[in-house]
Parts: sequence; C-alpha cells; structure tokens
Amino acid sequence: MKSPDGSFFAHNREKVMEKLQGGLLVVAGYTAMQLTNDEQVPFAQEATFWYLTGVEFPNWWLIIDSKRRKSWLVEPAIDDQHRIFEESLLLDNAKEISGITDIISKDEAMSMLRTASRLHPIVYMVDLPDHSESFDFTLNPAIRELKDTLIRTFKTVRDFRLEIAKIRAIKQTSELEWMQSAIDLTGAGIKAVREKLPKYTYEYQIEADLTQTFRYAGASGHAFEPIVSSGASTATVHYFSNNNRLKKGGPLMLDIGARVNGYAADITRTIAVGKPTKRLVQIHAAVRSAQSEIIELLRPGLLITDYQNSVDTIMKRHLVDLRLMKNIDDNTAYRTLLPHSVSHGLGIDVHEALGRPDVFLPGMVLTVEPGIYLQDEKLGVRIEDDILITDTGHKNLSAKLSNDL
Ligand SMILES: [Mn+2]
Repeated sequence: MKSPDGSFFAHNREKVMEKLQGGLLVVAGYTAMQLTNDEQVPFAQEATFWYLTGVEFPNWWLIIDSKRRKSWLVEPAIDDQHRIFEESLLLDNAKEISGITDIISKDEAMSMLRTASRLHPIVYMVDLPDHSESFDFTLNPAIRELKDTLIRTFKTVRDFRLEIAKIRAIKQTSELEWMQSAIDLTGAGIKAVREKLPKYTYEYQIEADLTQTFRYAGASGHAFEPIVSSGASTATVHYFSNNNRLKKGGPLMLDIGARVNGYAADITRTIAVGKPTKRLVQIHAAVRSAQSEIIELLRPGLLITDYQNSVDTIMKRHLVDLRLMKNIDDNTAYRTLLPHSVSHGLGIDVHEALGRPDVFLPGMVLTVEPGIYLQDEKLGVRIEDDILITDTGHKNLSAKLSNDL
C-alpha cells in the first residue's frame, strides 16, 4: 500500500485550484498547545491543512494562487533554542512530503500577500468549524490569528471551508485504501479483545492492549480518545476514564478507531462480560436489528432529510416495541434514550464534514451508530460501523467484524 505522498497532496491542491477559479487561498496549520508547564499537547494537524500539504508540524501556512496555478509553503520562524530542543520539519522533507518546491518565510509571505492584495481584493481562507462558539473548549488560535492578519491585508476575507469540505467528502481510491486499513486494524484490535475477554479485570487493560495493537502495527495510534466502558458507564455516551472493574453479566462497550496514513476508523461494539443478563440480550438485539435496517437505507441519491426521518422512525419503533416509549410522538423520551445523532462523516477528521449535501453521493463514508441508553437501568448499548456510499448502494467497510453480543 502506497502512503500519502507529494503527488496525492498536489492532486488535492489541483482540485482546490479548480474551485478557486482564479482566487487566492491561505490556509493555516495549527499551532502547538500547552499541556502543562512546559509540556506540549501531542500535536495534531488541522485536517484540511494536512489534506493539502501532508505537513504534520505546527505553525506552517499554505498559499495557493489559482490564477498563477502555484502553491507556496510558509515555514514558521523557529529560533535556535527551539531548533536544538524540538523536532522540526526540515525544508527538504517539507518539499518532498508536500510536493511544493517553494518554501518561503512568514516575512516573505506577508510581503507577497500585500502585493497580491492589489490583484485580489478577495482572499479565501479555511475558517473555524460550524457552531464553534457552542463548543465549550478553547479553539486552536492559529486560524483566528491568520484571519486577523488577512483582514488587515485584504479588502474581503471569505470562508472556503464548505467548498473544501465538499471535495474532502468524496473519497479517492487511495483514501479508501487507507481508511480500510484503519478499519481492519481497529477490527483486529476489537476481535483480539473479545478472544482474550476472560483475562481482563479492568477497562484500562483493554485500552492498553488496543494501543499496543495499533502502535505495533505502525498506526499513529488512536484517532480519538478510546472509549472502553463497562457496567453503568455504558449509559454515558462519551465515557473515557476507562478505569472501572469489569462486571460479570454486564456490557462492555468499545468505541475505538485507529488512525492509519492520516485516516480514522470509528467502530463500536457492545460485548457481554461473561453470561449476559436477559435485559442486555434484549437491548443488544434491538440495537443490532435497528442498525442493520438503517444501513440498508443507504444509497446514492437518498435525501439526507429522508434518511434522518427514516432513522427516527426505525429507532422509535424499536423503542416502542421495548416499551421504553409509550408512543412514537414522545420526542422527549426519544432524545433521552438516544441523545446523539446516528451518523457522521468519517475521514481525516473523526467527525468529518460532508459539505452539507442534500443527498448522499458515491464516495462518501459515514458511520451508522444507533444506541439505546437506559440511565435508570445503568445500561447502554451502541453498535457502529463505517459505511461507504457506492455507485449503486453502500458497502459496510467494517462488516467483517462480528457484532455479536
Ligand atoms: Mn462515531
């Protein structure tokens, strides 16, 4: 399998250039963030910046001038102290990975942008994600800083994020290969856990084995904080402390994804620890059957709103059958029993934007992850697979992995 290389990133820039139609685009890579004292959070690059450059180091910029059909990488100013202490990207390596031969300094970039502003009253950038104001965390400052700089230099700054999301949403053959290997590795990790299940006492032992499986195989690691929840914690959608003792007869939920060649998998299985309780068997059967009904809906051309309505109908029918809802109009109960959405895009970002499409298109990859969460009974079940929309229907990329209890 080929790794992402200069020709892949150059191809992605070509697609962006076509959409820019003569326009100028500046993209910021993320900056490094503090973990504590002088420790740095493990660096993760902004997904679109990576998609267009392959650069996995902080504080770089990319400039694309589609009129001149040319790209520049802008290197960060790194002082001698940092150059000695920290790993940084060598210029030759930056050229090789990105396929961009012109690397300039921030000062050179600024003077180039000032000149360009006479020709281009509009500059495009990749702005912050949708609804970012409603996240209760601090966003990476790199994008805000670039935006402030561009506002001072150009007459108009426009967001190109939606256009790039539309490009990124349709996976190329090579991207699908990388996603499949992330999915296969994640599946292998979950399968190994299932086989070794009687040997585990604590959730963290399972997390440790999954990490070992991923890193040993050369994956960059977990694509997101791994969820290894058991017993009552399964009723929490995003539990991540992974410290509890496993309880016999109860559920074990693994919501896991390896990252391979830049691409994420995202798979959930709910497994019984020992002989399951009747209730667990019942809820698991309902979620599994609902999930397979939902997956069967997926095909190109299906309206997203129709899909969402069908998902709700299917889930509500199962919840009414289980007597967890009195009738299908009880939306308050529905949102408590299933508080998250059933699907999201998948790719470089674990929650990848699909570019707000009206219909599903061939090449899109999304998760299907219905769940039922019973707070009172301290029980949750979720099953999640990764689905590719094909020319004629869909393909479950994680179908090989058993979804038995
Ligand atoms: Mn997911």
